[in-house]
Amino acid sequence: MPKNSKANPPAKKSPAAAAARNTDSGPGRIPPEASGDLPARKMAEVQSMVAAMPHNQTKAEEHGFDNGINPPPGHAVEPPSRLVGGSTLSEENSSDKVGTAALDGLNATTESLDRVRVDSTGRALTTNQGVAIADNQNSLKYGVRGPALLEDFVLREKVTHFDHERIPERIVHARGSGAHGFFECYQPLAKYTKAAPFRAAGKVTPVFVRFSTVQGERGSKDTARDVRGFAVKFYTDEGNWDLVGNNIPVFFIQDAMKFPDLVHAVKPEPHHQMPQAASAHDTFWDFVSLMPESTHMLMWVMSDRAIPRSFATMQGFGVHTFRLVNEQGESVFCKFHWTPVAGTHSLVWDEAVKISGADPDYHRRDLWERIESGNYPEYELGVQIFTEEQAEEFSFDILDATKLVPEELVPVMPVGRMVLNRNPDNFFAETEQVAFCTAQVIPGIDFSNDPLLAGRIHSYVDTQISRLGGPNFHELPINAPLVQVHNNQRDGMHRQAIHRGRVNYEPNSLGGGCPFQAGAAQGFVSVPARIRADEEQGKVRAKPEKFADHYTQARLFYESQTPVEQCHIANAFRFELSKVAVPAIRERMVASLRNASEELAQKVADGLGMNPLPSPLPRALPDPVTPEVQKSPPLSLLARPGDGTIKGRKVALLVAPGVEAAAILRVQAMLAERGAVGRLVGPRIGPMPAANGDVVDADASLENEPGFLFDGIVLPDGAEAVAALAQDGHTAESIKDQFRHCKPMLVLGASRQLLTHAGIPLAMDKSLVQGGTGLIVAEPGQEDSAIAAFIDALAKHRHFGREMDPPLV
Ligand code: HDE
Repeated sequence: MPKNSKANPPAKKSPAAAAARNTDSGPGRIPPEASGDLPARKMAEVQSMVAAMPHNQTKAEEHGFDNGINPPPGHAVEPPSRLVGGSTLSEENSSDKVGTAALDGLNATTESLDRVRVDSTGRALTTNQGVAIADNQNSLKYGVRGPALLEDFVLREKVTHFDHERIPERIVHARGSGAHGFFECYQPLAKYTKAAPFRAAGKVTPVFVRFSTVQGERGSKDTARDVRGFAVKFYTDEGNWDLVGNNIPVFFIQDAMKFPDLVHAVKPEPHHQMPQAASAHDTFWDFVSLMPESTHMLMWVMSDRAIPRSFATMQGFGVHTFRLVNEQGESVFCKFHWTPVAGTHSLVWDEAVKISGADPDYHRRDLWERIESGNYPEYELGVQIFTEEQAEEFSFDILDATKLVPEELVPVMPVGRMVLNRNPDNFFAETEQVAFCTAQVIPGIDFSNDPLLAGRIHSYVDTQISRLGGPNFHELPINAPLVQVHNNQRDGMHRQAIHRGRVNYEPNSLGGGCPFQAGAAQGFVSVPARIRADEEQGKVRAKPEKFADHYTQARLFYESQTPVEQCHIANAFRFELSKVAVPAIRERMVASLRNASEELAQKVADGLGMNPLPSPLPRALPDPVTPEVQKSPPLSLLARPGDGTIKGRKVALLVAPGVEAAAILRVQAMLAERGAVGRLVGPRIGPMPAANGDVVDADASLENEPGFLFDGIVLPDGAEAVAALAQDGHTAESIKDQFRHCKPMLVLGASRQLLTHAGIPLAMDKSLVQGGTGLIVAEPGQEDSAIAAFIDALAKHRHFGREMDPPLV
């Protein structure tokens, strides 16, 4: 039923009323209005509003440099009434579908996600047109055994929609996991930036974060050796700001021109499409060994940074140098750092390989479970702030994304924290459709001249247009900002907004000048001083001189690692290069490593049986620069052990019939109290009798949850249980993996013999009891102190003191 049909009454007998009913021409002068006649009133009001804007008042200010950096706000006039802004006089005729008119200045596509949430509880199935479906089991046929009919719109709609469920995956970073959360500012940063999230202490800005791997396809494993994307969308009250970073602060290349080459080289090789989600193959190493500027990044990706334990335990970096801009238009350079409160923890390679088979969703699951259980991942945002003058003094170029600014030169200043506290409702609608764009900055944040960043500013919008099917991806609920969007962009595929009025251009007077340009006071103005190119040089395709230093920071990174980490880096190069089939590529890479570290090159060469060492690669910069620092301890993963808690960790508590359940259940309770999860893992799942006659219920089995999926293991007491566990080959495997991966182990009572059974010599067990190396063998009657020691050991995460290469077991 129409709710109102009075708005546009039939024509009245007056010249104004007659003139106002034409849409193709009008009178020379507006005749006096016939009272109460809406078309006539609208005609008169439009005339008066347009007449109030006799010329374009800000036209003169479009010229000149000073106006360019300080543009005025546009000129707008107050409309005489709402009537003039409408598309149609019939807008008062409402129905349940059309409603009436948007409220003043409203764009409802920007409201919270509640506007598009769907809950089907208690509802019947319908088609997409809302028609209730009587039978969802059978297609429509001519007779029960007869042919299916084309008229079956229910079947055809269902199958057709299904046929188109997928969208193109991201060309890089296809595999990702997302979460909602918030950013909270510690202190106002007004001295440096007017950016909305940093306006006041305690100010909260909603965020959506997507973590990703780079190389693999959408369904590939989480634990590949790879860079992780760390992309944050801030829904600020001045528009969306996307900080699209990685978990490594530097990058492989210096210029966007090389990105397609890099990605082609690292992706599966084009002839046979192998290997999936791995850089250990010829084309990658062929490319990087010819690109010495990648050496620094190679150090990072061969380090344990590239196999994080969890998204919650890795750092994030903005990578490029950005600018912060304050109210006065003054700007400084800035590097962004995310530091996890839980510390930086990684897997070891053997473990990462095993996990990729047993649980390819390892990181996705971990993120999901942490949030579901209230152990919200938290990161501190820090900034390194420096001036252009400081930057000029550095031995490296701050526009070079293969370089970092050592913390010893510019300390990291904490400015806020980010907490991820809500899982998405729907993976596709949120995590898949989220569109990060480096071009999305807000007043107070600006770009530097980094040529890699420049390429990204173009690429992300471009990629979303094909990935998300057109130019209106910003209207998808997950991408829409929380603030109002008003401009004259119109149409395009999948447009949602229905714009009221006939004005879709600027300047205009028919819309009273609206929407008008915001001007410098409110709007985004690019910082004019951007390390201006030397005018005399003119247009050029070249790199600044300091970009030719390819090895100083690679050496800095390597030298800053602990011996264990250095060993892991050497092992990673050894593994990856051993997968390269062309020896000349291996040799070239080792030749390049010699420029970064002779020691590392030698270790890698030894591991590959390469003798003699190839000559070092010729350097692009003949005279090496003198770096400001030789070592930077914060570059070590072990520099950030975290807050000492065990929240979100997972421990396997082995059980079998006849287990001494009391101690195991005590460990489980103590873990739970501290936010960790202790799972009872048996030879099979389900209830089993304990030694004291109680029943314990295993919720995982040695088969379905292999030991390497856990952060620690507890071996139980109880002769019968130990005998049963010893008979299951999975037990020894789990114990070996825990041992090899240097994770904490608690051995209770009779289960000592499981250690021996797993090939861990008792002598080693004894030597390690006191060694603080995470293998805790409880002496009889001292279970409580052993459990406490185990929990301490768990907080330390890994105990590399017992690592051996090659591994003992
Ligand atoms: Fe990206 N990158 N990238 N990238 N990147 C994409 O955008 C690109 C670079 C990063 O979770 C694509 O939506 C170019 C550096 C992340 O959705 C694409 C260049 C850094 C994500 C693209 C770079 C990144 C992407 C693919 C060199 C770290 C995932 C699909 C000039 C600072 C965002 C898409 C998400 C995704 C282009 C280099 C991080 C093709 C051209 C350096 C975290 O537009």
